[in-house]
Amino acid sequence: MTPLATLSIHDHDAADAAWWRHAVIYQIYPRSFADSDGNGIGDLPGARAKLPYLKALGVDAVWFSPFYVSPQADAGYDVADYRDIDPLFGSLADFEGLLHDANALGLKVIVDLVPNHSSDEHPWFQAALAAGPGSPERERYIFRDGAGEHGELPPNNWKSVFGGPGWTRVTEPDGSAGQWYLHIFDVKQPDLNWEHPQVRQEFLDIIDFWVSRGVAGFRVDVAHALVKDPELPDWDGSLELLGPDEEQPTNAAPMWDKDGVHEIYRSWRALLDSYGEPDRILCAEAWVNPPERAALYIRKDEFHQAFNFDFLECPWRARDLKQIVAKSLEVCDSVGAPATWVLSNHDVVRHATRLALPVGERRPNGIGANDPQPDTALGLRRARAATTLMLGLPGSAYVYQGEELGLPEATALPDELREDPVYFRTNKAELGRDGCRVPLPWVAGAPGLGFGPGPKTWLPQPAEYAALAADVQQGVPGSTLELYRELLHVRRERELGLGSLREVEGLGEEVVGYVNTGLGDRYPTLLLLNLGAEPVPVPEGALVIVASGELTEDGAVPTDTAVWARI
Ligand code: TEU
Repeated sequence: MTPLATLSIHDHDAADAAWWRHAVIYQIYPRSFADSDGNGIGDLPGARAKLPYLKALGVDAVWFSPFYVSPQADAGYDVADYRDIDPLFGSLADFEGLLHDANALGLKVIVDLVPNHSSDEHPWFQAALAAGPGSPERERYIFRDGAGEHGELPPNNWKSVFGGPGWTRVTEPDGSAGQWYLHIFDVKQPDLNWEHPQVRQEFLDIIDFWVSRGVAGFRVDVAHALVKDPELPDWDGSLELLGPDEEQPTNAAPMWDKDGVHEIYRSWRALLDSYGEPDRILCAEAWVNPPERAALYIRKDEFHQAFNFDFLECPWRARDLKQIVAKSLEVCDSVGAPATWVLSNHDVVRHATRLALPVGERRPNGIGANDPQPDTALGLRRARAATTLMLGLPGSAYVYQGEELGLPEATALPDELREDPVYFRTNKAELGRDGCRVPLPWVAGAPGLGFGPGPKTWLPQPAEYAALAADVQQGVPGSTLELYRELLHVRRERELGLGSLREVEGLGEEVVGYVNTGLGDRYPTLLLLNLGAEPVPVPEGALVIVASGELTEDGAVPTDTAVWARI
């Protein structure tokens, strides 16, 4: 074929093919994945039974959102015991059984680490309450006297990410109105004081505990939040500071992305490296802007990976996609780290729905029955194309449970069933994240769509989930499940996760095109994504091997469709 005009945007170092540089990691949100006991809440034995499904899907590893002992005030991101499993999900023995089966299938298991805050029911916080002001027990959290004549006002004006004040006043052991403690998230998630040596040591011990049980790494919750400006100055800016449209860098805020966090992660990396081969990894959840700041987390002696949220937030426009893909690879390459692509997780509107929202507008935190309902067919078409792009890019990628079924967001949940603290703390102004956390449909004809042995599901499944159940899609050419399986299979075969990337030039304003060389140029693969109205012909001589949707009669790529072609 005529050679394509290309511009190199990423050169892979063929010498380094460590597993995490190209792994596809599947996120399990335990309460909504699979239920073994019929109580309507997913659990570890349920997940264990589905491991063969994940193996057949073709992922390399699984990341579990928290399953630790927790009052579940934030669905487990409020941990009361970091070294045990909540009975809701099973036991340590269940986890060990799951890990055994996963490893036997060649699947690695990553667990969630929540270091910014504990539950208020954690023994340390209970001890802090009981011990009173000025005690060493209070030092492990961020307690302050209140402002105002009688300490009746919070120490500063920080708000909670979930809405409402970021401080709560406690009642002292003698019954008097007392000090205030900081909680960047829910009132039941007091922030730990990372200046305290015991806090630092405790998390090293927790990491060691789970590595000793055989986990392959940790996804680290709000990794950019641990260190606060010691002056705790007032802050009137936005707490979210997400996305390229924000005027300020994230670290303008006194609670985000302080330089002091990096020392903590260097100590964690040193510990993990001390175990030797195979690599155990750290993946940062750091909502940090601009991307150069995010790259600091993945320097050689810190995290292995950091979620690329700029890609997740990218508007469905060719120029934005091209710009963000190139920029992401550039900043990751500047520190020798892999890009870590992601389109959905348990905190954001599912991409099969999000991509049907008006392009360029800020993503809502949840969609409700009274909101305009996004076009499901359009969303799915774009989601399949977006995933085809994502899995064709070099680096690692995360897949959120249910996206392989093309699940849309649940956009009509009854408000009285919502559980996300965001909904309550914003006085129902924000619906929150329940809509992306609905139990998975496994069997179309079964009660509860086969989520568990009975009909119970902790949130109701939308009617359209029946047609998307795994058993309906299994083995059906063209289904979203089969598309994911094919993408993952071909990605592995053609070593796309380890390739170099060249942008194809001259395709026009509305087309995204790359050549992924595969490892050492062995498997040059053309990726084409058409966001324009007119179908785009595949270059002569290129042979389409995977397509996110049907091609036109003469083999061209229609709108909102992506293909991989052998060249
Ligand atoms: O999320 C961090 C975070 O700041 C956002 O994802 C935020 O929760 C969301 O945009 C609010 O609407 C992590 C976890 O992924 C999330 O589930 C937890 O709730 C949060 O930390 C607190 O642990």
